[in-house]
Parts: sequence; structure tokens; C-alpha cells
Amino acid sequence: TAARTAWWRQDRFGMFIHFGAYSHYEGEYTSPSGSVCRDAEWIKRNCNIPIGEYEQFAKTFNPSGFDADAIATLAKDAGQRYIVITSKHHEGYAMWPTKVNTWNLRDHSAFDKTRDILAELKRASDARGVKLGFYYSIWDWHDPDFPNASTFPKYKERMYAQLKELVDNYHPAVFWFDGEWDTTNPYNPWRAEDGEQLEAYLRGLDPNLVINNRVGKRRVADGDTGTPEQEIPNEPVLGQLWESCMTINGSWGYARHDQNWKSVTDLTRKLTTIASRSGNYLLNVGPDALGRVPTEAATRLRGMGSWLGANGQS
Ligand code: FUL
Repeated sequence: TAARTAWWRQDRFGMFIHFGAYSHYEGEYTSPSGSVCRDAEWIKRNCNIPIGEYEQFAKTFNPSGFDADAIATLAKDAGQRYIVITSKHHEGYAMWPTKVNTWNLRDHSAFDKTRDILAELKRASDARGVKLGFYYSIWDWHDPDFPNASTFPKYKERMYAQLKELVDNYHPAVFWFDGEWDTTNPYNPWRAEDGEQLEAYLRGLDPNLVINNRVGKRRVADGDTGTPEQEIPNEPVLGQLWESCMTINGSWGYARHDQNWKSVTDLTRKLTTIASRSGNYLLNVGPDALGRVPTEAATRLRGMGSWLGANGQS
């Protein structure tokens, strides 16, 4: 663990990116009857969007404004030394041209078929010495084999195949798993042994991968890093590296209605507090339907970078 995580412990500050087919809604869904429902990356569930409608809308998703160079430069300017982007969130939509299914940005969108945003981001990050990792949700709202115990093994095979694609094609530095919740939830059959098996599989593919604890059941022994969400631990977290993930406003995915932006002072104080407690800070941006980072987020990140630069930390 020590050698594998050396860069991660050193780098401290990363950029989280929540971007998926949900971003196309920009946080707002109007049902056929005219009622308006607001959410972000959970919009499908929390606004009860029927799967057929969700799929239909995803066909028009066209994030033509996604600019990997601008994003990697922004991370660099902010003093962030690694990026973790959602390769697949709970909605199940893959943000790369997976061969495992057609529920992905290449095959199910209006986006340029020659583009691959994960490949673009990998190139742009490498060029700036910024590391790239992937968030991947174990929980999948789209795959019909997920919620059923008898078919779950088939889902698992597809998930393994997708993860292998990600390792082989993009060589990520980090896997940030999610959606491993409660075994009592009929929608999630993920057990501790499933996590152990998956972690072993990934280490076999690339022993240098840094993996978070949501690969398993968030036990200290699961993965390399703990994952406090929207909070900063008051005390040292014994026996495990940790990384607080937080939003710049109140949402992970883009939500036009959420203008609750934290101040640069607040964000910088969180960074120094986390660093003083030996943690990492994974600070999120949610690109809009066109793939553009909101100006309000970019301004704040640059503000943090200026502070770090003025204090000899950049
Ligand atoms: C949670 C997810 O349900 C949220 O949508 C978000 O991705 C957050 C970082 O993790 O578990």
C-alpha cells in the first residue's frame, strides 16, 4: 500500500467530475403532464423518469463543448493534481465507447462518433502531469440483470469486462467505486466477498491502482482509501488513508437551479483543514449539458489556486 499510494498521499487535492446522461437534464425534468421536478445525477430515480423516456432523451445528448484541455488546465491552475471522472454513474450510462453494451456516449447520443472524452481527458491530463482516475458505480439502474439475484452474475461479468476496458484503454491511476450499498436492499446484491474478489481482479490487472473503500463494504480493509462524503472527519482516521469528497455548490451533477456556491475562503479553509488532518480533498465540478464547466465553479477553483500559489504550494 505504501508505495502504491505514495503519489496520492503527496498530491492531496483532486478534481471530481460528475458528468453523464443526467447532465443533459441540467437538473430539471418536466413530465409529460407538465409537472417540474428538480434533482441532479439522481434525476432518473428521484423524478421517476420512465426508462423509455430517459433513453429517448439520452439520444439527443450532445456535449460538443467538452474541452479536456480546458478542464485539465483548470485542475492544474487550481492546484489539483489528479482528476476522478464518472465513467459510469448509477444510471448505467458509460461515458466511453464500451463494447459491452450500447448504453454509452458513443452509441446512444447525438455526440460526434469520432470523439472519446475519456481518451481526450487522459491525453490532456498526461500532458500536464495530472493523474486521471475513474468513478464507477457498481449499482446500475439500467442493466436488467442487476436487480435480480439469479441474473446478477451476468451483470457482474459485464461489469468486469467494462472495468478491463477502462484499465486496458485508459490506464487510470485510481478507481473510485460507488453504489455498493446495503445488502438488504433488493436492488443491490453486492456483498463483502464481491468487493474482495473485484479488488483482487483489478490488482491483477494493475497493481498500482489506488482503489477506494466503496469497492467493498467501506471496511478499513476494503481498498486503499476511506471516502467521507460532504464532511471532514474531526479526528484522525486510524489505519486508513482518507479523502473527503465535496461539492462546490450543493450538487454533484450539473443543476442550473443550484446557485448555492461556496466561497473561495470556505473552500480553501476546507482544503487546509483536510490537509492538516492528513486527508485528501476531492472537490467536484459538474459540467453542463454541453460539457462545459460552470463559470462559477471555474472562478472558485482558480481562486483556490491563487491562494495556494501565493502560499508556495502550487
Ligand atoms: C454517492 C452518489 O450516490 C452520489 O450521486 C455521488 O456520486 C456521491 C459522490 O456518491 O454515493
